[in-house]
This record gives sequence, C-alpha cells and structure tokens, in this order.
Amino acid sequence: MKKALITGITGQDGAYLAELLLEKGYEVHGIKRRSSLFNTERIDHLYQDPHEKNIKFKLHFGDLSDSMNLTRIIQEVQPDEIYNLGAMSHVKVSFDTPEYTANVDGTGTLRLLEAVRLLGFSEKTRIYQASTSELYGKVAETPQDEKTAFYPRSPYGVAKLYAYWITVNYREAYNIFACNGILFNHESPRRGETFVTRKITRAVARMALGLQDCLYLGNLDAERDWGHARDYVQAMWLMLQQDEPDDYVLATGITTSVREFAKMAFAEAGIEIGFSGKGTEEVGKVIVCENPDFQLEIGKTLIRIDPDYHRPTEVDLLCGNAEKAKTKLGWKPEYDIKMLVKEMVLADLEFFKKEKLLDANGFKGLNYHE
Ligand code: NDP
Ligand code: GDR
Repeated sequence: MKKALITGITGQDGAYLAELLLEKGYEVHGIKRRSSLFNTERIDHLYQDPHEKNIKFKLHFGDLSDSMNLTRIIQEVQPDEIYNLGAMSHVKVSFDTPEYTANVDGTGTLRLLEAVRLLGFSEKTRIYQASTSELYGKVAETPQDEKTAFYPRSPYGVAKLYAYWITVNYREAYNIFACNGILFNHESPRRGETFVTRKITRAVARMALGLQDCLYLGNLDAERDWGHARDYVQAMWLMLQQDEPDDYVLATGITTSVREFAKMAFAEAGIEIGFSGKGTEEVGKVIVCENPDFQLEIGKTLIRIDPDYHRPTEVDLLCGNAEKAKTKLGWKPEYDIKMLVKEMVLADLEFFKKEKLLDANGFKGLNYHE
C-alpha cells in the first residue's frame, strides 16, 4: 500500500486529493496547523478514529515554517509521495503579509525538499509542488504554456516562483522525482470564501434569500481561466505516476471575466443582472428576477465596487494551454465553467436555506458560537 503525505490537507485541493488517494487505496497522512477553532471542516467526513487499528487516514500537527517538524513527520511517515499544497494562497493578502508568504510558500517548499534529501529519501519519495498561473502575471503571450516566461505580480507570485525553481533545482541536482503542476484557477463549493468566485456564489445565495443587501467587489475586468478542483487533483496524482518527472500546465483554455462570472452566477439563480457606470462608480442591478421565491425588486443594486479590493499590481488576463498534460498524462477536464458555476451556486443556496431556516426558528447559524 502506498503512503502519501499532503501539506495543506485542510484546504480546498487537499480535501479533494485526500478523497481521491483514499479511493485509490493509499494510506493518507496530512499536515494540519494548530488553530484555536477546528479547521478540518473540509475533511471531517474522512476522519478515522486514531484509536482504531489499521487506519488509512491520519493527521499530524505541523507547519511549513518549521523544518524540524516537517523532517520528523517525513521520517515517521516515510511517504512514497508528498503533495505540497500548503500555502498562504491569497494573492491580495500576500501584499499585507509578504515576509510570511515568502517563508511559507517559498522557503517552506525548500524545507520539504531538503528534508527528503537529508533523510535519504531522494529515490523513494516523489514530490508534487503546487505551482500556479500567478507565475505568468504580466506576460503578454496568451495562451500560456510550460515554455512561457514568468513575470509574477505579487509577493505570492514571487514566493511561488522561488518554490518552482527550487523544485526544478532539486530534481536536477539530486535526482529527486519532483514535479511542478502549474495550475490555473480552480474552484468548487469548497473554495475559500474570500476568493472571488466563492465570494460571488455565496452572495448570490444570500441576496436571493434576503440575507445580504449588496456585494462589494474589486476589479471586474480581470479575466481568469477557471476550472474545477475535482478535475485538477486527478492530474496532480497522474504527474507522480509517470516514468520521468516533469512540469505541466493544467487549465481549461477558456477565459471569463469577473463581471461575466457574476452574471452567470446570478443567472443560475434565475436573476438577470446588468452593469452600468464606469470605474469605481460601476454598479450591477437586477434586470429580471424569474424566481418568485426571491424578493428582489427590478433595478435594485446588487453589486458595487470597493477600491480596497484592488491590488497594487494586478494580473489582468490568464488563459492556459494544457496540451502537454493532455498528450502526456491523458488528462482532460470534465467540468466546463457553466457546470462549475451551477454546482457552486446550488451548493451555496442549499447551505444558506438551512441557515435561514435555523434563523427563522430562533436558532443561530451553523457556525455560531455563544
Ligand atoms: P487553500 O487556501 O484552500 O488551502 C491552503 C492550505 O494550506 C490549507 O490547508 C492551509 O491550512 C494550509 N496552510 C496555510 N499556511 C500554512 C502553513 N504555514 N503551514 C502549513 N500549512 C499551511 O488553497 P487551495 O487548496 O486552493 O490551493 C492548494 C495549493 O495550490 C496552494 O499552494 C495554492 O497556492 C496552490 N494553487 C491554487 C490554485 C487554485 O486556484 N486553487 C491555483 C494554483 C495554485 P488552514 O486550513 O489551516 O488555513
Ligand atoms: P487569484 O484569485 O488572485 O487569481 O488567485 P481571486 O479569486 O482572489 O482573484 C481573481 C481575480 O478577481 C479579482 N477580484 C477579486 N478578487 C477577490 N479575491 N475579491 C474580490 O472582491 C475581487 N474583485 C475582483 C482579483 O483582482 C483577481 O484579478 C487564485 C488563488 O487560488 C491562488 O492561490 C492561485 O495561485 C491562483 O488563483 C491561480
């Protein structure tokens, strides 16, 4: 039985990947950070009582900023595969915490690689590094592929650039089977609530149900190549099953603006919205509300711009070419943007209907602590 160690197992991708590897018969180990409240919501359904014998899923406390901790866990687990998904993954927040981001996203990757090398696991342990389309940043070339030059535009992007190259370097210098997956944006109902897609789909549900008045967004013109996380974790695994280590772009090849994503998400709930005005004065208003259950007046303003969400340096357009992954890994995404938006909106509607029901019956919401 193969053993996998996942950093960032409590995150969106970590949860889908853990499910996939358990289905494939792996023993799955994950590193979780200590937090003052439970932070395992996305993987609670996978929990196995550590007091039982032969458990296949185990969590270890740890942090990418702590080399001794990482070294001890790797020594204990002796993994066949490490998936380094842990990161301070929010681009805007990286401008507020640049040093921390460099430490965790950049040096954290080095710590893992160096632990594998020092422990003498260079031949045994294969490593997947969560690289990102943010590496491309400001490049003019589109679509972007494995040969496109990098030009990161945030402390997050720059930290991930270091992680990308140190992964390549350890592969070349020490013959470690280490791969970079250069993943374009991928989303799901498990996406963190402050990334723009989930922020929008939550707001659609909350506004439709009368729980929120208005949604504040930043740059509506930004264009992203959005796929589904469930598709992307399949390719992470495939990368580590090849004969030779290599780097691969994963993307859908279809680009959508934030404005268009918002229109699609509201449309999924039967609400047609239209945009008018320019720059920070732009607003999104209800044009038609087809669903009689949702009390939204025609002409009501649902979206406004808050310049605080603008980034000091923005990535305007990302569009990926995943031809190499298609040819060499036999990978292709199953979801398109329409299916993705639908799944996210329906999941948020269901969640907030429950919240509303609780509220209507005098109970506080599911995440409320007295
Ligand atoms: P999430 O933000 O959902 O998850 C990040 C994970 O990293 C969480 O488990 C988080 O723990 C953990 N983490 C944060 N800081 C540390 C630390 N100091 N030590 C150990 N673990 C830490 O990200 P995603 O699942 O969306 O992304 C997974 C990886 O892929 C990330 O590295 C991200 O940068 C990268 N990526 C993501 C893309 C996307 O579109 N989703 C695209 C390209 C790359 P906690 O739950 O405690 O916060
Ligand atoms: P991104 O994702 O920065 O691409 O990084 P995010 O969803 O945060 O932003 C996408 C685009 O939307 C614009 N935007 C807003 N973004 C947020 N978060 N909130 C807003 O209110 C808002 N309004 C407009 C942004 O300016 C941006 O252009 C994600 C992360 O998962 C990274 O970890 C990963 O590496 C990249 O995707 C690929």
